Amino acid sequence: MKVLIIGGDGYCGWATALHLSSKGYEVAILDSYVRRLWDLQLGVSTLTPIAQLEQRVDRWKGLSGKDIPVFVCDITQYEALISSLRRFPPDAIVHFGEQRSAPYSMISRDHAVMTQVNNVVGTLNILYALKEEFPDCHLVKLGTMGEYGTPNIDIEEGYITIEHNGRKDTLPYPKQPGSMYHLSKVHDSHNIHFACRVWGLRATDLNQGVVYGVLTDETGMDEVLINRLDYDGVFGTALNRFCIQAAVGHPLTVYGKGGQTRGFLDIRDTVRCVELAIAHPAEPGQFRVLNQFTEQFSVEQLALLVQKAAAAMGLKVEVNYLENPRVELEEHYFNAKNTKLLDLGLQPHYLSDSLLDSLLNFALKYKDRVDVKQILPRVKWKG
Ligand code: NAD
Ligand code: USQ
Repeated sequence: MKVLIIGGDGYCGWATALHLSSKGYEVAILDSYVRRLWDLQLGVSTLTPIAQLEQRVDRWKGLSGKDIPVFVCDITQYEALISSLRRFPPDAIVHFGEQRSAPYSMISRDHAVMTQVNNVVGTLNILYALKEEFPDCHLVKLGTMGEYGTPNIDIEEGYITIEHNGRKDTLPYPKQPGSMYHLSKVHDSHNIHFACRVWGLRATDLNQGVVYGVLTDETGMDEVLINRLDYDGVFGTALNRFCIQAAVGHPLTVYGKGGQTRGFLDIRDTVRCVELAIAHPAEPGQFRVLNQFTEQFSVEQLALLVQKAAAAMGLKVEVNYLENPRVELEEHYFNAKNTKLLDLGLQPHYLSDSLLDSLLNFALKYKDRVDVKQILPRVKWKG
């Protein structure tokens, strides 16, 4: 089975490409390297020294004997996309290739426009390419739990059954995203749903929570395969940032009261969830939505867990409650369903002391690469 990983040079995509390759899928990677460019433009860098993609796939070939062809292509350019697909006609496309930072999308009007054009046009081009030439290909699209926002009722997996004035229907779950980036994912979902309803395409939207961790079985095999691990105030995400902050003795950056609750998962579960989605494809015409996270935590809970794990290693870490640069609820109800991937066979790696230890040790190993000036958040949602 041929699987094209779009965005396969990134954090989730690289780990997934190697995982699927090791499981016997015929994998190719398509990426424009634009994320490496954004890092350069922002003056930020991953904690880990990541190799160039060509070196990465060469080393993988050396270790596993498996080829991963690379297509350097910007999916907002339709001709480049369709010619890549013709050279590698996929049975499934896993689409990670978007601008994925909420703060980045809120830097300025230009950044918001760039994010939404990159994400919405890229996904639309994939949908048209499938409609025109690969109608049976299963699109596995990375969405986000942040599409739902933080409603004061339980969050279902994509759809909710509503009774209204004596009539009943099952409809897309209401969306209240919290950034221009998260909005782009909602726009994508609507476009993909339309393509399934009207053209009969098959798609799975994986509404993923915040990912943490860095090692997977495959990326841990060799230094050249090492994955990126972002810690800066734009691309770094909560738990990963806290571990790296602890390693360099920076106070943990909890925004506001820290009661913001989100779904989280280990990157080892990201790769497995994608594998499960591919192995059990959506039906033609079906727009399937799976909530991809394993546990819920508040930001403050995570900071306290990191503080405790660090203390056990002899590191003294403070927790700072900073003025929240974002506009979001800091105390709220959050109860999201996540049973569909478990039903498909996911066996979660829950957050454990050993994972925190391993992530902290990893951060300590590379701590000399940290530029502490990049840690505090600088992008504000208002003003
Ligand atoms: P990343 O920035 O590490 O990787 C994204 C990759 O996509 C990069 O290599 C980039 O160069 C590529 N890309 C972006 N636009 C492209 C384009 N127009 N054409 C070709 N390639 C393009 O991001 P990530 O953390 O791996 O996230 C991957 C996906 O998963 C995103 O869609 C993101 O929204 C989603 N997601 C991530 C997280 C997380 O915590 N990291 C959580 C939930 C959902
Ligand atoms: N937060 C802090 N301190 C920090 C960083 C974040 O308190 O140092 C808070 C934020 O205010 C927010 C929460 O932690 O309430 C999550 O923020 P984040 O930066 O870890 O994650 P987020 O911006 O939501 O985005 C990340 C990925 C994105 C993905 C999303 C999944 O970058 O691609 O879509 O997680 S979800 O959060 O479920 O929408």
